[in-house]
Formats: sequence, structure tokens, C-alpha cells
Amino acid sequence: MRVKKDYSYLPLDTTSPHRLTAVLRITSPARELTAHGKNMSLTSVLSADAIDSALKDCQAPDSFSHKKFFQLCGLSKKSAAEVKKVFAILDNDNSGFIEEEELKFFLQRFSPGARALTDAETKAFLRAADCDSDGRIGVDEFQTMVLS
Ligand SMILES: [Ca+2]
Ligand SMILES: [Ca+2]
Repeated sequence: MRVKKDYSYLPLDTTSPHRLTAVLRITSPARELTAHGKNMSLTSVLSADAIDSALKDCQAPDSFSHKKFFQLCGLSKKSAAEVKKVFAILDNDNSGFIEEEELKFFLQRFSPGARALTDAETKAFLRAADCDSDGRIGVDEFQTMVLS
């Protein structure tokens, strides 16, 4: 005996995956474009191979050295304008500063699979850059740290 399927309820079913997909497509494109654009500009300044070797060098917790990282990823040899571009990418919330929370996830801006910095690494990193002791890194402080 054949069972006749009834599809008439589908367009009204709010749990339908098709409806969910439609909603996601409407609400998320702007955010996706921003994230994509940011990733694109980081690899437009630094080579993927250099980023890779810089990340490999500090895989073990508490092995991160900002000086070594900036050298290995090639950033310390870039122009002030390029360093500024990288600063803008690391300033994830566009506040004009790299705050401690953004510093903690610094490595993940280079590769999403990288580890978070430990508290000790984050604090040492911040101390090394924060000349005016306001607890965050401005673009001038970042350029000085990277290029010195
Ligand atoms: Ca910020
Ligand atoms: Ca500061």
C-alpha cells in the first residue's frame, strides 16, 4: 500500500533546516565579510610559511617570546605602514588599542587553531609594549615594540 506524503506543512515549519539556512544567510554576511577581509590582509603583509614557522616555535605553553615571534613571522622587517596594518587586524574590536583580552588570543589571529597565550605570557607581552602603563597597546607602542 502506498502512503501519500503530505508536504503542505513544510513552509510553515519553523524547525525546518531550510528556513534556518535562509535566516542565517540574511543575518551573517556582513560579519563573514569582515572576518574574511581581516584574514586576507594578514597574509597580504606576511607570508603563510613565515607565520607557520613563528607559530611552530611557540607551541609549548610559556615558550612565547614576542621578539622571536616578530622576527620569525617577518614582521620586524616590515615598514611602519605594514606594522600599522597588522595592528589594525589584531585590534579585533576596532577600539584603537590592543587590550589584554585581544593579546591573549594574539596567536589565533595568525591561525585559528593556535593556542591562547598563558596569563604570564600575556602580561609579559603587555608590559613589554605598554610604555604609558594604561594597560593596553596603542599603535605607536606596537610599532615601537615590533620595529625596535
Ligand atoms: Ca581593541
Ligand atoms: Ca599603552
